[in-house]
Amino acid sequence: MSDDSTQSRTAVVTGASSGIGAATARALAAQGFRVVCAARRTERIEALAAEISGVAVTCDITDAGSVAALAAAVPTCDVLVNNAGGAVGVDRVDQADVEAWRHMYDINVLGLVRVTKALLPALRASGDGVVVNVGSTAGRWAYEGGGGYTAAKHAVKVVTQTLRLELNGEPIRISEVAPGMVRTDEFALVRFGGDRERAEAVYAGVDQPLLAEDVADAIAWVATRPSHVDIDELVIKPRAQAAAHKVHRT
Ligand code: 8X3
Repeated sequence: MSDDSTQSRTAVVTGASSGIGAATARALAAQGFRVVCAARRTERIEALAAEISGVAVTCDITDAGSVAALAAAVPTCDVLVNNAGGAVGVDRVDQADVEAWRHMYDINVLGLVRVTKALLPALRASGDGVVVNVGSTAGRWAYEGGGGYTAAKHAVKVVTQTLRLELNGEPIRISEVAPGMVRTDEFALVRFGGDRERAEAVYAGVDQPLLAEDVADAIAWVATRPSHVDIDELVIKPRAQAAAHKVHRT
């Protein structure tokens, strides 16, 4: 191992197998971090880890044992990016698929809590820890059909704020990066159960939705401010999007 690698700081990114997570792993590696790529899909994170000279740890954040194994594999941690999450469905509240809502709460909120709890000792021990939670404009705005996802992302915002209060005085910063419309390979496709046409319609006529790399750039910026600078929250949207219901389309 070279001196550089022994001295480099460690970042853990959940949901690193695609989209914002994979782009964030690349962005942090470019900043000199040793990146631990965590996700369920082993093949994908192994390929990514090989590309960025990082480490792949297969992890399902909905499973306490799997999260404990991640923590055991990561004795030191300077930056944690809680990125894993997502939306399922667009059902109205009066038609709510309660199991889908439960799943969204589990992956977006409880998963973040599990991983944060498990890695807090290592973040504390680093003497200068940063936690970046990937929220959403869905944690700022309500929209029809979004209830299960917007409720979960509002919870991400509030858990982030709560943790910041609780850790005040400790050498750990807690941030939220909240993207609006980001065109990734999987977000809309997963939301619409693999229906490519409905997924494509989300971005129809929108001049340049954000890319995963745009959000990764913001996350890497938040994670690399000087120790005394805490970025509470950063909302990032494409120019074409002024609000949930106000998206310019041509
Ligand atoms: C994604 C933003 O508008 O699809 O986190 O809910 S939105």
